Amino acid sequence: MRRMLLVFLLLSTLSGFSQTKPGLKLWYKTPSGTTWENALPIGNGRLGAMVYGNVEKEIIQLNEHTVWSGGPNRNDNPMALDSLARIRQLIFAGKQKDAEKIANQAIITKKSHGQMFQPVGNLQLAFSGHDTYTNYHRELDIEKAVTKTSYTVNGVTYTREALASFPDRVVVMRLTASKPGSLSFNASFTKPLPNTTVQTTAAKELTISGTTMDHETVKGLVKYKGVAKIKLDGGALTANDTSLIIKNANTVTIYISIATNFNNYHDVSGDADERAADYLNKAYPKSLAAILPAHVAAYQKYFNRVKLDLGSTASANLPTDERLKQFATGNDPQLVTLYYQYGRYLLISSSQPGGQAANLQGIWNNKVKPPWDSKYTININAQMNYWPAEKTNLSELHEPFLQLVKDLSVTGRQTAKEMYGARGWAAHHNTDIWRTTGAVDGATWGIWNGAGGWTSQHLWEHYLYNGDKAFLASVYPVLKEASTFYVDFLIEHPSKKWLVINPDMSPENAPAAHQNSSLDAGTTMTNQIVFDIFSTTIKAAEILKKDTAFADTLKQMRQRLPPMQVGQHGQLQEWLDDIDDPKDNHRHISHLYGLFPANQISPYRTPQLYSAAKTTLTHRGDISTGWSMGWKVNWWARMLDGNHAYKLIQAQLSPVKIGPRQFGEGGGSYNNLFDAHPPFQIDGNFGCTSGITEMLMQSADGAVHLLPALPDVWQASGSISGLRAIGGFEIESLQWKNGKVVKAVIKSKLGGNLRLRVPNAVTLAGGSLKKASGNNTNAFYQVEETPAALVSKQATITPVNLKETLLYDVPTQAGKTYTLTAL
Ligand code: FUC
Repeated sequence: MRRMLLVFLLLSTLSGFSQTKPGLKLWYKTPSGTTWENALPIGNGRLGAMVYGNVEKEIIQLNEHTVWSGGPNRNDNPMALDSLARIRQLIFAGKQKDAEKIANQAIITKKSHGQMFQPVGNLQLAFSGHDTYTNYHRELDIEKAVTKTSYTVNGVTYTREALASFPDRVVVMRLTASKPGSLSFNASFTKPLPNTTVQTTAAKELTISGTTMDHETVKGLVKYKGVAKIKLDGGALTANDTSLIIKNANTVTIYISIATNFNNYHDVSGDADERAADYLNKAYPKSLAAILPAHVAAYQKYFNRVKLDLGSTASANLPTDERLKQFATGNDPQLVTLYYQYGRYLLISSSQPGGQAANLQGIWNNKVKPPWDSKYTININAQMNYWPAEKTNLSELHEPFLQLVKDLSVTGRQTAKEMYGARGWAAHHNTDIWRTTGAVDGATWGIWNGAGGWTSQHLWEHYLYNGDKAFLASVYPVLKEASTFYVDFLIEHPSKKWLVINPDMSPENAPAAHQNSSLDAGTTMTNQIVFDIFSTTIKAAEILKKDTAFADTLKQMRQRLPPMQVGQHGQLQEWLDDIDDPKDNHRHISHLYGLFPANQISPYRTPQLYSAAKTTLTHRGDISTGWSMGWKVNWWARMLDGNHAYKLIQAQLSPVKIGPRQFGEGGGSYNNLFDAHPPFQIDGNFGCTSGITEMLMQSADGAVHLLPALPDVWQASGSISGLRAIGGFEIESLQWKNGKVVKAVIKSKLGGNLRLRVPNAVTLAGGSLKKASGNNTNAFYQVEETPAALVSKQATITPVNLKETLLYDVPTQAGKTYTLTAL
């Protein structure tokens, strides 16, 4: 027996990892050097750190979620109200450029265009004599949320482990060496921000403190404090003015605590020093051996809920950067699993209940002036960050974004009133930690006011997944007031007589037919958003048994919204007029909001619109910015075309082109698998994780649909467990072979009819299975009927050719589990 064990161990060692399942690790044979996008992210929702794993000069780049420039402020433009009538008139008259001139003056803010998410600093560890090393390895284990770096110098093996502890609220790094007394280095902070002081204290703590920057006339008011404190086993610790000097230690543990005075978007009266000291003093007495298991348990509470297996090949044994280079042309399904779970890792690490929502870069930014201020773009990007939250079983992590929406519903009230003379609340295409809701950047981007309607859908989505009526009641005012703004702001189109939003735009796109101006009235995306928020408010009012008269108003007005239109090229029209250019490859395909994340275009219910959406997707092409490709994975999954969705995953899981590039040239991934717009933007990571889920399971269109868009490359076999569907169903496990469901175990948390769409016949253990008939009686699965499309006479509609599926009804009871197996 012992001999057999020995033989087994020897064989597994010789064959590397291939005998075992590859773990969920990003790993590399080289340090990050000076490239931030090589470094590995850790975070606990509040603190973010990028660990470079450099040998001679280790860098731990640090962020705290509330370190933003500026302070409480508003950025409405009060001139808007007086100019509104004129702007509307010009847009209706087709004089977009004239309207744009006025809008740039009267609607676009004269104040802040949004504040910046800023870095705290780098903790640098300088080792002398480590210039030549061997056996280098660094990794991020996303099953544990821990990074590790190891290398050998002069026969001594050095190891560093780092984590951002969830329960202990500090970043910790432990350094060890295989020979006692080998650890000698200097620790210091860099100061990226002006107005920053670095010093050491009598207690030999290294501190960094300051106030964030003024920006666009808004005074910087966030006070931050970072403290690094060192615990030694053996050796000596001394301090000079600005650094700590460690000599001949056996083990060193560094505790990093950071805090600010930020309480909420209108209150910065907290005490940064006291908070930082409090976190540090609680964590410092604990060893890493004590901190680690508590951290791992807190992390795995979320992470372990979903497991994915798409198979594995020898490529899984390669370093991550090499896998990335080979992915598009090779066969490495496990990299998709790693990338999928990395999206969940990043959400857990950047978005924790009670914290700030993940911004454009999650919680990881090293630049004083980051691209787009690393804030919240709410015409797509911030919403995309939260697409995986509910369906990948991270519902609690949706909370920071839901709180952001609730905050906007307060600040946006003044915007609605002052700028547009409307009740309710409104927000434009950007916001920041101060919850500004004015129009920013310029008329090509900022005039859009669909954010209230779209972001509010997240509150409804949270309800649909969880069925918590008390939650719905608590957020109902947000939904109602988002609708109220549109009730007041919709205006009759002079010739078409529909109710439209004016001024309006289809985010960031500017049709040549309108003198390359973005301004318009009644764009398709806005019509879809208003349709959705009205429908949601009507349903919520019914569930909560209130506001019948208001709901009637919404029903009346909803009927008068423009229907979707299929234009002359067979495309879904982006604008009210049939002016789409089939050669337009703009990254925003906003009018496909109706296909995803909304559910107004369906292969089963709206074949004409489905065909038009497909034509539009084809016209726009595949290669685009990272987030745009992430959105496309979701769209092709909703088109039930797994192979096309997979093509986009291949494009996204390719190394981003290094060197100069044109704006709009394709995205991809960095070595650390961060999404490249480029530059780094985290939305593409989250978009792809959502999209991969949508390829395996969907629940928006009246049924739980298993394996709706399985690409050929994943057909042979695979499994996923832990996904959530709306109406409180949890797909405890789903296994497939040859594209067919072998077994699915579904838990019903809320009861009600489970309508199941599957590619092959299945049976129900312990019961008989009924073919579905009539409407789904499950209230969470009531799909709003999409008004009939208007179709251009010139349009060619490609008939829908769908794979056959079977539809069953399973009456369920709350708390019970249902097992389905292939016939
Ligand atoms: C929108 C996009 C850009 C970028 C920015 C943060 O403006 O059009 O591509 O993602 O947000």
